[in-house]
Amino acid sequence: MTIKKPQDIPASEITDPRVYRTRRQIIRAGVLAGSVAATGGLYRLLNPRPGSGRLPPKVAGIGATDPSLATALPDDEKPTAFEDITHYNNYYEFSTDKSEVAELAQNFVSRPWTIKVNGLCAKPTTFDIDDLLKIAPPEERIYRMRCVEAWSMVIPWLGFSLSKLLDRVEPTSAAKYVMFRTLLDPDRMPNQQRRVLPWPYVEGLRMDEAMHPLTILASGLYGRQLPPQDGAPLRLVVPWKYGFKGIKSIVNIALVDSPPMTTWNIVAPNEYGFYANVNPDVDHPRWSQKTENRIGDSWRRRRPTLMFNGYSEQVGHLYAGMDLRANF
Ligand SMILES: Nc1nc2c(c(=O)[nH]1)N[C@H]1C(S)=C(S)[C@@H](COP(=O)(O)O)O[C@H]1N2
Ligand SMILES: [Mo]
Repeated sequence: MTIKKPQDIPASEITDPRVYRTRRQIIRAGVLAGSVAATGGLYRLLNPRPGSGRLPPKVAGIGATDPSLATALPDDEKPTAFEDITHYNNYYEFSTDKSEVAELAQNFVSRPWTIKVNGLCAKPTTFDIDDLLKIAPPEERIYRMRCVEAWSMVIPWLGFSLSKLLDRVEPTSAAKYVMFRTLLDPDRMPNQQRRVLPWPYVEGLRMDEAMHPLTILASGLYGRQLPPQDGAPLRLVVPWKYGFKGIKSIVNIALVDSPPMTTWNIVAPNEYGFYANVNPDVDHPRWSQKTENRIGDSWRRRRPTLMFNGYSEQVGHLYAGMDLRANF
């Protein structure tokens, strides 16, 4: 069996942010060119964006955010538009084309859903998603998100610290890493019928990274339930790491004693390391990581990428003394 390495994926399968942006700008230009405001409404009525107009339900009972976990956003940084967060997605189980995921995932059913938490712990438990959200009510966490492909967003997640879940199963002292697995169901995730990646998607964290309060399991965004294209019903968010660590539609979390083999590390170990910490000083073998394009900005505008994506103060100590060039 051969596995498609990223370098084998034709460039045409990956939507260049510039192409996507251009498409949006053309739409906006068309709207602006209309003589009356109604033209825009008419344009949108005749050409609805896939999945638009079907907003997920609002989440009731959102908990208060601990101020020490809130991201301080400077004046020129504001949450990315809901439309962009939900129509510019990486989710290879549905498509390798970012602009296509929303439509292909729109009928993905994420209820009922269980998450099995097992491995090296005293109380392995299978949680029903809705019971879990009662035990750990989501709070708003506005995080900077940085994809390894050098684009970024600011996302107002709803989620809870992963540590809350792990504490409940009582990890043993032998548990050193946490492994996460996405649903394996080729009937519901059409690209799992193809060898796009080795399935299911797997990710992992070191125990101290998993227990850090900034590490969350997200069940929503913008005060609403998580749309399928963003990883419903529950996905990982680690704001100081590249986006591919944020595994979607999780069905299993296992406590293990050694670093799990993760999807992108299996596919291209020289390009995607286990740590995947955002680091402007360590380039990807095929492109620079020094700057990024914030989705919503002009595609020409590059912002400097910040060490640990701007979360150095909170997480820098986790990597004290580590060679971040070797452990990329
Ligand atoms: N199961 C699964 N999880 C995944 C991916 C994927 O293809 N499959 N893509 C990852 C990548 S590369 C990124 S950048 C983020 C994108 O999340 P978003 O679409 O909500 O912005 O999801 C991550 N989680
Ligand atoms: Mo990514």
